[in-house]
Amino acid sequence: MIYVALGANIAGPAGPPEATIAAALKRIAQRGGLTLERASRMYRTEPQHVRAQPWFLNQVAAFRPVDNATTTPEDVLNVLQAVEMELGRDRSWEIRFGPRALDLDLLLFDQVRMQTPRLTLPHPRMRDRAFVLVPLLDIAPELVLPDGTRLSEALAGLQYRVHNDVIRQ
Ligand code: PH2
Ligand code: MG
Ligand code: MG
Repeated sequence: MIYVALGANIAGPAGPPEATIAAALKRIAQRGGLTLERASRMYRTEPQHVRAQPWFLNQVAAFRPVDNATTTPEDVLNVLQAVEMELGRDRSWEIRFGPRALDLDLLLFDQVRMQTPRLTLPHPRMRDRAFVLVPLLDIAPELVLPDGTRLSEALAGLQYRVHNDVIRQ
């Protein structure tokens, strides 16, 4: 299974963050040779890393490749980056960890562990982020990470609060 984190905190050509994220889910499935298996609830989340910016909307989705044998992590990354561009991601002015119309992060590709200049799997910061692990737990409560850690254990190590689909950390 392929897990993708979706995030947005400013409007883009498809509209406000909620509309952008909904459009992104559709587009990934349409063009990627990927079938959408599950999507978490949408959470409103406190900004991490750069604190002084609008709150984010975050969601996590699970996809299955239509052709299991030939779809690579790079194929998925290419799809995610193309959809980011279409929906208003503009890397020319962006600051790291700052506001964005759409961020699509590849979290996990089966149990693959890899590190290249373009792509690290699992996503290197996912374990620190309640805005990733909480929605991931919605759709994959039994998930075990490639190093053998249970998702629920990873989440238990974080300090955060979740209430009415709002995550503070
Ligand atoms: N993404 C970031 C930086 N900080 N904070 C929240 N709450 N949600 C995000 O998706 C997020 C963030 C950069 O990718
Ligand atoms: Mg990203
Ligand atoms: Mg990100």
